[in-house]
Amino acid sequence: MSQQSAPHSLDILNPATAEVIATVPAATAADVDAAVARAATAQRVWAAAAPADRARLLRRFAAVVDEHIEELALSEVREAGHTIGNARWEAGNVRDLLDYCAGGVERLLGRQIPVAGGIDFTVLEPLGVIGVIAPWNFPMPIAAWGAAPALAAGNAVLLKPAETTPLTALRLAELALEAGLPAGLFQVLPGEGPVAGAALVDHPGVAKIVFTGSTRTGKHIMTRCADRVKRLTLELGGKSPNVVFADADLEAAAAAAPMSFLDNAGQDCCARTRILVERTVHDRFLDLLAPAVAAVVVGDPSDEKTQMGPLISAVQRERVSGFVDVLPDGVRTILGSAPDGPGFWYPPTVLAGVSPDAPVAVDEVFGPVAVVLPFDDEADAVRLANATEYGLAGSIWTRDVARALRVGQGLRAGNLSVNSHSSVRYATPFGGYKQSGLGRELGPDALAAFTETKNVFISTEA
Ligand code: TXE
Repeated sequence: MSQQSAPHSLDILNPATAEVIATVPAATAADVDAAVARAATAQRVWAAAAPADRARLLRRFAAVVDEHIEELALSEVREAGHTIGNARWEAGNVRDLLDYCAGGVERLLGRQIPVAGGIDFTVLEPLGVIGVIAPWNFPMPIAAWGAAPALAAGNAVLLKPAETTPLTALRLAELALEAGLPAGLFQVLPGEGPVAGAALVDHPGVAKIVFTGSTRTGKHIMTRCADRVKRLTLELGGKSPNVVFADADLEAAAAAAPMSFLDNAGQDCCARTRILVERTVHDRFLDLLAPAVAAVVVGDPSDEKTQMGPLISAVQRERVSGFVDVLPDGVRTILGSAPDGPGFWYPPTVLAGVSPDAPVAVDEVFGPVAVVLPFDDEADAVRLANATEYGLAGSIWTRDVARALRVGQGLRAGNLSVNSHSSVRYATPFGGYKQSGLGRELGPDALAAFTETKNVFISTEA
């Protein structure tokens, strides 16, 4: 699917106003080829440097990011429509992850293994050049989740941001140079998926692809990587359950539920978009949920009070309304408000009385839309929670710790939270079961995912 195309450019829109805020040249397959050659040269020097020096440079990169938190956050607000509060957290997440990975450089240890007749040990070697293909929903942190541990483990990184959101990524590459990282080691290649992205996937000089995006594109990339048995991490979609038992603090569960699927206008792979409520408290929960949804402040993302901004694009808004517009009469709909006028707005939407196997109840909508479904008991809750092809995240609300653990054991998902909707911390592993992904990012094993293990045996026999 890799193809050469005439050089052209990408128009970057502010999703809150639909205005063009920048125009960026799109990389061709030839650009990718040249970038791989530069990256390979830089990687050999980087891998040979003293670990303490690599760690120091990554810490300096973190410090430079820290000096630019506000600028990076404002850029994320303008190109991705994120609320300013979220965007500051995201820039801080990049800084913290760089620091965390810098701490891992000198702790990336092999093992000495007892064997007969000699000494046996393992060495963790960098893979080489890593291709990171990032989506538009969290352009800055997701770029760093691939790049920071890969660099720390001694690799070079070529980052292809999404077509709609290359600006913060380009700025991060400039800040890396300012911090003193060698030229060519971390390059950003804005461009189209089927052109620049495909060229990275197909390039023999790229040792591993880290992809975050749709399950559909992830599957396509997986088949392309199979040709070369190229290493691959996939972080794909989600349709995560928020399971609320009758014994939970219902007020707290209803107060927390809106932002668990409205954060980032629902364009979050961990969004808790399937609210499963024990039947005996289903109606009461809906009555508590409705005012909480109506109270969410939707509007100008640069306003400090705003909780939800626009969708990324007109295309995404069409995708979202495509799920909702086809629903039959009789579905109870709770709506929040959204601004009129330019920009890609969609109101907070909660649907009750939907069939549990309707597309809106099982497919990833990636917009501010949740369904509420009743369940009868623990076994029913687990069955319903697992009844999608995804398995990224999930929440359990109950006052009974044993029940939380039992239900948690039954859920086929990589990131669970109890009486909380928290999913992402740079120090804990993140990734999906089933068709939500392959491999894990972040956490204590993040650097090892960018290495190859070499086992060495030395005979001690005379
Ligand atoms: O994703 P794509 P799209 C889901 C969400 C959304 C849907 C579609 O449900 O509605 O995907 O979004 C690059 N070779 N998620 O179309 O196509 C592309 O340029 C190599 C969930 O934007 O997967 C971009 O950089 N690369 C998700 C990246 O893949 C290719 C986040 C993601 O785009 C390529 C985003 C190709 N052939 C969307 N085709 C999550 N997991 O959080 C595209 N790309």
